[in-house]
Amino acid sequence: MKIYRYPEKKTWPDLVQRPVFEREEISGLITEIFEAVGKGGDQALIEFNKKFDKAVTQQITVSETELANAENEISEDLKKAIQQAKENISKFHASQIVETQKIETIKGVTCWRENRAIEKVGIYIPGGTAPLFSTVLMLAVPANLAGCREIILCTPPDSSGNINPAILFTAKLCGITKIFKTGGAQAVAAMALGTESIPKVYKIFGPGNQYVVAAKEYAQRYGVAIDMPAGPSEVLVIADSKAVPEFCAADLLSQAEHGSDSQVVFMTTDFKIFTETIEAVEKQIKKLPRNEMAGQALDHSLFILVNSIDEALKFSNLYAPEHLILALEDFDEYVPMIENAGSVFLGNYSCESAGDYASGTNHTLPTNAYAKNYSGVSLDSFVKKITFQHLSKEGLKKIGKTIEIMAEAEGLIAHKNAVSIRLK
Ligand code: HSO
Ligand code: ZN
Repeated sequence: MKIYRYPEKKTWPDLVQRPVFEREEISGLITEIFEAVGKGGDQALIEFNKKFDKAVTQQITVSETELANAENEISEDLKKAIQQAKENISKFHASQIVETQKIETIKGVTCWRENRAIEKVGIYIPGGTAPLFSTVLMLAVPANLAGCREIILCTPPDSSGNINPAILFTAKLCGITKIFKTGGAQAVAAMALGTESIPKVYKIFGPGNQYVVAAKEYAQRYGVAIDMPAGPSEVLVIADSKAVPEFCAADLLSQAEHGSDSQVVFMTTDFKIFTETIEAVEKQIKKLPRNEMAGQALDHSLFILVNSIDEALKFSNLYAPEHLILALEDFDEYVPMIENAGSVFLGNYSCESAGDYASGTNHTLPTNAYAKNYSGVSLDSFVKKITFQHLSKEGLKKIGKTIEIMAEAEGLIAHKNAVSIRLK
């Protein structure tokens, strides 16, 4: 833990820097993987499964039997939980559908915007230490609501060649039937380029390790869009004297357990809350199965005593956290001050886990200070917005002169003519 007491403002720009981790130089490898997938298609993916995931897979497509069996491999409780989460996520994302508004900017000139779904989207779900079936909900639910025609999912197989049943169950529940056993950069390459089995998509969504992140960046060369630039998970908690140290500690650890590179920041004005939260973190971490990872994350995390809640919010705006928790009695008062954050949790009972799984908001959020210029995934992430206009003859008469004068001033006489010829 890095502890700071009343740090001066001039030190903030350093404090908000995310820790820099040594990354391997992987761009050469990414290029090779794209080339191999481009040439070898499915067979290349089967070989990568053997090489990187130690998995023998005869075919990369998940069969209908595998999909049907998944249901029997998870508990009824888990199924119900996933269904309830899906309902809430659906409700919240459906509320983002807005009615088209036609605006008459001047009599006879009408402009409007319509949504059209991105036809083909690809979802990547990492394997590894935590099977993120919740991310399937966060991406497939809005994709369906938006009306995407083809939604495919890639996820790496385990060493026996199988996919986690909760991922399969959730995918099926969301109507995804094209699921492929491929992970890492090769999965991203397959979705960007297409193979015999995997359709080429127009946009790729989902989290992943440094190889997946690099591959998503690389995929953009092929005209594929991505959800957002990614980085390790993070949370910033601001607490007042009425906050509950045990709650704050649990929230901090819930982010820390994501990975050793996660970052958590705790800020308070109250010295008692400050020390008790640190104690609670030290106590709670001992009981966590992922305590090693969480401990490493805590090593580079910040615990900061501040003079006022106002000051904490100013720091938070500079840091631009993925998740911001206001463990404040009068949180309403501070909401207008929030400028940069991915998703905000208000009061002592709004734990980040609620948003991670089941309250309804999306958990695919901007990290690494990208909350300054990116939004989290929403229905909008799955559509393009097309503008339309209709001008009547009267309408064109009304703005014709304006267009002609501007076109002439830009030296674009053909533009001017397009108006003049109609009004002659
Ligand atoms: N907190 C993660 C999302 C997640 N949490 C998935 C649990 N499962 C996003 O930062
Ligand atoms: Zn989480």
